[in-house]
Amino acid sequence: MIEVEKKFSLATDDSSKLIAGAKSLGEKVFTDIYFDDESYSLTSKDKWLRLRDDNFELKLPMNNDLAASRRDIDQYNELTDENKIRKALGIREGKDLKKDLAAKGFRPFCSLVTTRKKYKKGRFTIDLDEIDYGYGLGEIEVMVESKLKIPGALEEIDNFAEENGLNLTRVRGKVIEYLRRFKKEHYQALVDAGVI
Ligand code: V4E
Repeated sequence: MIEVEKKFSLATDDSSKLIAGAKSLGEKVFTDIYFDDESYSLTSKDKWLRLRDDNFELKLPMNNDLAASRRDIDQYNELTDENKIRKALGIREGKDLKKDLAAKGFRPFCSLVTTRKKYKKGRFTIDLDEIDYGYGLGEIEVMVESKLKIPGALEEIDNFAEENGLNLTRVRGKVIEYLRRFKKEHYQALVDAGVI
């Protein structure tokens, strides 16, 4: 299954209509620590390595024709298996990935605590995230079985958002907004690399 999602701003949009009649799936708090090296060799290629609480995760851009032809599609492959993450990063097998990352020059560049409220409405999953540095954003997600179904799912999300009074113009993700506010050099490097 492929997760198709779009973000919206909680600063400019009112989510009350969206949440009305939705089923609450609870709230959780998690910490993400993102890693890169001094030359931004991961993020400048749109690769996102994080430690979410105790688990490493690596998001890699899906390089396909569909994603290349449409700016509104941000599809990523997500690796959660440490051996696969090591392979993708060219790091030999070992016991302590954090240590091995440090030896390769990968250091934390951002730490975020997210409080996430989850809801289900029809076939849509809704996440409302509040980030500790003072930023709020929401996500509408649907699952599809194949890449062919991604454009249709994006259209469904657009219609669902419109019905609920939301504006899905491209919203900065929580990490990009963090860099824009607090790590200007890193932010500029990503603009220069065409990632943002
Ligand atoms: C994919 C990505 C980043 C990694 C964080 O991904 P995101 O979906 O924002 O985090 P989160 O916590 O909602 O993950 P989930 O729990 O859904 O797995 S940081 C930046 N990107 C891509 C990106 C980009 N290239 N350009 C812009 C303007 N925004 C985002």
